[in-house]
Amino acid sequence: MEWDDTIVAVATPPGVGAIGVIRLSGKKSFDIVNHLFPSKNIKLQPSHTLHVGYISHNGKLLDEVVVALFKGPRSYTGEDVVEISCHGSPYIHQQVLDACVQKGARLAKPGEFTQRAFLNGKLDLSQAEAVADLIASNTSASHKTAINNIRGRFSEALKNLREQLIKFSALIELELDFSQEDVEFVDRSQLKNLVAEAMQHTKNLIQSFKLGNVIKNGVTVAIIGKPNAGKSTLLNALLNEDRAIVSEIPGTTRDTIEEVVNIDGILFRLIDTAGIRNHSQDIIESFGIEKSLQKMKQADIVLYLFDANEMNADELKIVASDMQDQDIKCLFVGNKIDKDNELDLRKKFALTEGPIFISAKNGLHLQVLNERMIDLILKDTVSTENVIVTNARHYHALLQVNEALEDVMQGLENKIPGDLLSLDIRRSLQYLGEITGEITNEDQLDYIFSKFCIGK
Ligand SMILES: Nc1nc2c(ncn2[C@@H]2O[C@H](COP(=O)(O)OP(=O)(O)OP(=O)(O)O)[C@@H](O)[C@H]2O)c(=O)[nH]1
Ligand SMILES: [Mg+2]
Repeated sequence: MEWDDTIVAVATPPGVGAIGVIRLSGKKSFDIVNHLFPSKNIKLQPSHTLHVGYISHNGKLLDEVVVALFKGPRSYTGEDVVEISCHGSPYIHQQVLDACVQKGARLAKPGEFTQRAFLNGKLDLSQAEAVADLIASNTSASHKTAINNIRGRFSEALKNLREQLIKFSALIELELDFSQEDVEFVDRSQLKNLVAEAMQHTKNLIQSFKLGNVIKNGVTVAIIGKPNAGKSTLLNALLNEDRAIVSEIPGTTRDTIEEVVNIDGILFRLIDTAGIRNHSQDIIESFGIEKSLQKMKQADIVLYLFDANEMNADELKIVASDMQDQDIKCLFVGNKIDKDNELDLRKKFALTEGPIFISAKNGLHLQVLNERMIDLILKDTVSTENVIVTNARHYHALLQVNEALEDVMQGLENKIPGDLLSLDIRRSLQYLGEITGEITNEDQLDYIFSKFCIGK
């Protein structure tokens, strides 16, 4: 059985570094390292201790190392774990890895350490997945949600939900035991309240995924507008570097340019596009415009940039209603306010809904723009739970939970018999169980853990 194997992997990133860690987990970990570490008999040492010594194999001295011992079940995987910290040469890592394999270890598959931790009950599935998210986190917000999930905040929210549902199902099943007597002694309105509460809870979690997704994957922002509006200048200003070519010739940007920037802990993927004009004679420019429109539809938010000196209020209103018709989340940004009196420009657009006025070239009011972008993204994603769902698998399972609960609610309204209600409630529990891994199949597990890196 593959779970009986002792597994080994380099746990640090490939390449040269100050140190590299080789990690073993499984019954034979201590024996294998003992063969390679003549300095001490590590089987006689207490758990959670460090030992300095030499690693040698086939009479060849490989490195001076520090060995860390974790006896199961008090280890990451729940099994006996040994970590060998070597010097950071990939050659040494390979040699030590080979030596471990020759002494009976098997190379670990991606995520196999964490998968073992899950199978040994050290983490539930949602916590294990948070480990992968934590490793991948690149902003303070994504780091915070991942660490909260590892600490089990999400699992706890699910546990509460589960308890509510189990309570419900216990009440219903109690009634089934007395079905002969043909009485409904469980108050239906009490049941309805329970289900309504569970649904609210589920919906809040589902709603939080919007924010969770933003935190984990970032927000796509397309900068759209007429040629020469200053889109590339704005991109450069937001990035704080000269990324895109800026020139006074309209039609400078032909293709889209994408760059990532971290604003207040949220990752924004900015897309600079080719300026949109109605009749371009130039084929390449026309292609660029086509692509701009496409990017506009795919983006989470659109910045519609215009030259505040040249645009007139009526035209802006037409663009605004067009965006609204297409259901596009859009901020209107009037640029080049340095060229005229700011108050006059603001007055000109007083009747249109709140454009932001900036000077991309001088970096004026960019902070206001940043704040409005964040507001727009967070506006309808506020979560009343302090737990945020970031994982698409969890999100889809929660949608199923919600659907099952809706069936229960409808069943209650239509006064269907208790045994049918009980089926729907079990269905909701089943989907909940899939999130934490109480109910899973092997393929699904393999798939989830295959997305981890090796050594984790
Ligand atoms: N005065 C002033 N000029 C600006 C400002 N922003 C951009 N410009 C100038 O406007 C011209 C066009 O700027 P770009 O950033 O290339 O405009 P664009 O929208 O990317 O243009 P295309 O790529 O051709 O669609 C350049 O000469 C910029 O220096 C601003 O805030 N104030
Ligand atoms: Mg440009």
